[in-house]
Amino acid sequence: MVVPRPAQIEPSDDASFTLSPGARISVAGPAADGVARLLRAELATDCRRELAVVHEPPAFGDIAIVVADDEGPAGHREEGYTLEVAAEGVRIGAATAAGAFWGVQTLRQLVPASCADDPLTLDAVRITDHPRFGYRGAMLDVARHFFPVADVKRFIDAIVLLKVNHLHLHLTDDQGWRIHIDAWPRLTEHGGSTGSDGSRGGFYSKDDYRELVAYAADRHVTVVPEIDMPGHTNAALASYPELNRDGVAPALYTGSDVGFSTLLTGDGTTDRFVGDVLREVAELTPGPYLHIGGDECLSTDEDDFRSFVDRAAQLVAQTGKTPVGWHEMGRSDGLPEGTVGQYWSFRTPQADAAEEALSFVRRGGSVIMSPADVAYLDIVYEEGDSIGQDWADGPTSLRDAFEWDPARIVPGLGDAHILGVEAPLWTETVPTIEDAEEMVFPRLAAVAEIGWSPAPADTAEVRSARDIEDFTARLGALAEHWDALGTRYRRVDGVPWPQPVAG
Ligand code: TNX
Repeated sequence: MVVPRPAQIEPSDDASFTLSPGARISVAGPAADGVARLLRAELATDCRRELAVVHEPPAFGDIAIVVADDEGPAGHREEGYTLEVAAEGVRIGAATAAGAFWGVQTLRQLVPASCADDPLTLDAVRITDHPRFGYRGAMLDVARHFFPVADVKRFIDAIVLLKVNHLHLHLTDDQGWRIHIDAWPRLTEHGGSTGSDGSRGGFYSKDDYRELVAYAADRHVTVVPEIDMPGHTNAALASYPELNRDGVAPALYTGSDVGFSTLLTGDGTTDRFVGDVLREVAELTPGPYLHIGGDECLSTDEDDFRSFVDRAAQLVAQTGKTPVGWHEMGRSDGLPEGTVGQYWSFRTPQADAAEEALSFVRRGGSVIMSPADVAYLDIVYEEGDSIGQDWADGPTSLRDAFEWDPARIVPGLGDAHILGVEAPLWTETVPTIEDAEEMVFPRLAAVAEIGWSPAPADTAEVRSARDIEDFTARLGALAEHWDALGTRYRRVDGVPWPQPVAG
């Protein structure tokens, strides 16, 4: 009963495992230490059991975590793991700490959420597992509504249970600039002071941001920062008049329109601004990616748009990072080799989206698939919902979010050129982290499964190839863990949800 569905599960008739009072976590390999500490903390919160971590071979009844070169499923070193549950003990094997960490997430789901009250027993099983794609992402738009560090940590805790390993932070937009930049301090002082619907605003200091990145890294999550340019920039334009075409700073913006703002392009000051911002953000970023947006630049002249994104992407490459941009950037032909595109058109590509996405591949890059009509988490679940938008062929049900495949959208774009999948949460209409979680869960579980689990059988009709009944049954079990963690989720129809928790 695991989400995402593991690649291979062999149930066994062997005797089950019982967690005895003396059980320990036995660690082998220095890379296993951090994972063992997190497992210990998780069992302490989930089950109120404090296990000792020992650097000794496992004794009968222990939980062993072994990270070594010859561990994990062959050919899947980076994130693969094996998990065995038997009477003599539990054993997680992986070639990397990341693999072991995902094995621990599977183990957490096998452990009943009510483990604090009952003696803990697990059925014997052998799992061999690895992801289909290396990039499984969730995006949080902290620009429209700001979410403080504690909220984002809580969000990270919730996504790792689904083996989501990238957190894309949409840090800047018309409604707010959320990351402090030393060379341009008014971006946050002024540009960070409000948000959508006149909300309070806020921003991350560099220390806040480092804390987030480190918290994520400890959990094998890579933070992908996005500085959206040259459109979606009203907060920057309001902070510095010299970035505007007419040299006049506009007022701060708290509405929900898109496409009305643009940086002055082809200008030395703007160039210095972009260079400073990208350098400072790259310095805060241990991960490989730096996202520069490039979406919905409806107020930027087409030629200016192309030369602007080329230049910005080259500035990213100069910092040593791989540029990422929304698929519109694929219109340009001067992007650095290896630039990654993020596709946000529909399951049936609209306008030039397919061509634009393919152009990243022609330049040696790859594509992250975020089809808006199934993977956008801000789209309403149902007609009449008070939170959410409906422009992307909404509503988007749990079934919609589950029944698609990233390799069946753009002809010619298959698994080899797809970096992975990502589900974005835009927050124009989403004021609190509780609201955010209700938009994200359970639909992110569907997208996470698409990113992790083996591709469905090769039938022409994708809808029938994914087993929604099997998925919703597993989701019902997962939700007990959400309840235990305090993660909010939408109790959509068609899922055997646990009894509502009191209060
Ligand atoms: C489109 S898709 C946007 C965002 C909005 C979102 C609302 C894309 C790259 N940009 O600016 O927040 O729609 O659903």
